[in-house]
Amino acid sequence: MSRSPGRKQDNHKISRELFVLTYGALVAQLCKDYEKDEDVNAYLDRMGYSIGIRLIDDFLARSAVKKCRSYSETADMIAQVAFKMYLGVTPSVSCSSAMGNEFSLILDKNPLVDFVEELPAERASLCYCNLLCGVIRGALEMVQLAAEVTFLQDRLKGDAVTEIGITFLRKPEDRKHKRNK
Ligand code: MYR
Repeated sequence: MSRSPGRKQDNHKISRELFVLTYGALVAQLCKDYEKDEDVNAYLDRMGYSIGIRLIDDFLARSAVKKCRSYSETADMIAQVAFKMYLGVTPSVSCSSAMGNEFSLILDKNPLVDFVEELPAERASLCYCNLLCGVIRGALEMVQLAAEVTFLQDRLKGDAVTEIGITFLRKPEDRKHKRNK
């Protein structure tokens, strides 16, 4: 039986939409369970962390990338390889510190909010996509890169762009990395 060429792409679109809708349902449920936005944000971050520490193996296996030589390379890899692979978008990257350890990922398009118009007024401090921060933090920790990851701007909150800040916490030379490729 022959398959129409668009079928695989359609299936991808459907699973991505299902994922995005499921994520929305998760956030909605957490908002019912927790009164404070900070508690929802912390829950999403923890959940993302648990995903990130597992996702890194899949990422390294599928991408076959080499060990990065600088924080700048790592930030580019997250944006150009990991985001592209898992979310189908490529954020732009900028370094925001003279020390070279703080980076911003700017998302023109954020697929996780495809079905979200705006945050309700009473949820003004909610970081709707905070799961992503935990995923990045968890994945980096598994390759011996301690980092703080937070949303710095969010279009859902009326900001002009969505910006994720990554601050690497150690000096690159202190990195004890199991991978030697
Ligand atoms: C290395 O130097 O060992 C490679 C470092 C690779 C870090 C990759 C981190 C992946 C983060 C996944 C984010 C997914 C967001 C959707």
